[in-house]
Amino acid sequence: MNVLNNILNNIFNNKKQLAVLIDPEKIRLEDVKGFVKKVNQSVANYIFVGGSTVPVDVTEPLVLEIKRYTNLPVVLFPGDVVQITDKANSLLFLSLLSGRNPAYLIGKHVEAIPRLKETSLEIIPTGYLLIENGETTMVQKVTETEPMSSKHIENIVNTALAGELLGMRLVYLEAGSGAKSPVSPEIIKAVSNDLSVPLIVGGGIKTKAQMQLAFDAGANLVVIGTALEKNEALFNELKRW
Ligand code: 1GP
Repeated sequence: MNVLNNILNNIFNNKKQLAVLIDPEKIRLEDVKGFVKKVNQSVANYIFVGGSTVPVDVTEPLVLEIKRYTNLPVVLFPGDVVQITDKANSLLFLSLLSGRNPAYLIGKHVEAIPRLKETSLEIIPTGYLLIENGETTMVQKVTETEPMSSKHIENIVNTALAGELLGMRLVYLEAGSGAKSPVSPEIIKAVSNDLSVPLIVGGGIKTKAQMQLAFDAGANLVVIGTALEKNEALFNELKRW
């Protein structure tokens, strides 16, 4: 299964795409079966796995457990090298383009190579842009970077395009996990107008209406994590588009 091709095919066929994010720190192994069952019954196309502060040796058992209950592709969305496991299908090889911390632009990537050399994971170079949402996010703390000002939209667009020209195959606009408000439709629209590679949007999306706003603005794939951990009703709403 090739996740990038799948994303591109769905875009070609005008299909919206949803990823449910599972943060290894926020789920117990015994709860995976029930949670994944709900994901299976929803419109979700992918399961993303990752978080900002995941301890060593937690991600692999979680991925194995998820895979027992679903055929959906499991895509690693790692906050750190220790979250890499070849038990997943694919890996978003994230470069934090919004920040200026070399560790998250290239350093962790070099560190990851010995592990990646031994895997058959599909590796998808992804430009990752953290956009300010009025409060400090975990990504910001862990990576010691500043988010991009949501007022300087041109700068956000230029950063996304720089990522594309550097060869990144996806761009991810991130408001931060559990953000009070998601990335604004205005920003999504500006980026998607100029970008040729698929656009992922996540962080703080709590309702179907907010998800729809992101799609209407040009998101190709929306990621929802926190809201689905907390709100059973949202799963019911997501049984159909
Ligand atoms: C976080 O974009 C993802 O990195 C999803 O965010 O948990 O707020 O849905 P939420």
